[in-house]
Amino acid sequence: MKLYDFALAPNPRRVRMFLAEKSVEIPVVQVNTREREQFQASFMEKNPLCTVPVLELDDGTCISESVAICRYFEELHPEPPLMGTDAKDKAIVEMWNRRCEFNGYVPAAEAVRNGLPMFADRGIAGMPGGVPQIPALVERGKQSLGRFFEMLDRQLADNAFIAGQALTIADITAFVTIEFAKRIEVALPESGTENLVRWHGEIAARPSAAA
Ligand SMILES: N[C@@H](CCC(=O)N[C@@H](CS)C(=O)NCC(=O)O)C(=O)O
Repeated sequence: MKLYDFALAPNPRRVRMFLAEKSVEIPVVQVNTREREQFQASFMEKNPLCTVPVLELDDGTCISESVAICRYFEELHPEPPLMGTDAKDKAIVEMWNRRCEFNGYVPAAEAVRNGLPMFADRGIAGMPGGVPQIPALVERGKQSLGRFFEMLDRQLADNAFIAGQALTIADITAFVTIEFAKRIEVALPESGTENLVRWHGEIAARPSAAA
């Protein structure tokens, strides 16, 4: 099995952090998306959406989508559980992970892709070109991120981690999103998010944060 990764990209980082928390090591192949390697025909066969990460199994099966890859490893290596423990807990973890993706990661990605010169004419991930940037999405993304930070801060007032009292995939998605948002100069607010700042410091200090 091998993981098609790109060290500078946020979605593969989610998978790397997940694997690090489970102490699982697998071979990694770098696909440099800045050099457009995701558009090579051999990679497109593995993932027609031309995005990383992709997990290739020994039988040739290719799994893309970060959460799907994490799900595979959760089933293979259940300890420590990072996607919930029973029916209720699993649903709560999924709820928070989806909130972190749709209300945090997606607006951050829209702001990054529509704001940074390196994505000029490549406003959508995995599309080789001809997708003009929409500058208005930068401000809208930043607005959504403000609301996202407030939501997380409220949740973390009574919880050690985002989905409760244990680290889960939702913490990984939120942490990677916050780090990614720095690329468009969005930082955690200086006041009013003390719980989020506390949590962020704790996640940043975990060895997996270096993955
Ligand atoms: N929903 C996918 C998103 C994957 C994605 O957008 N990957 C980005 C890197 S973070 C990519 O490969 N971009 C290719 C490009 O910029 O063309 C997932 O969760 O894995």
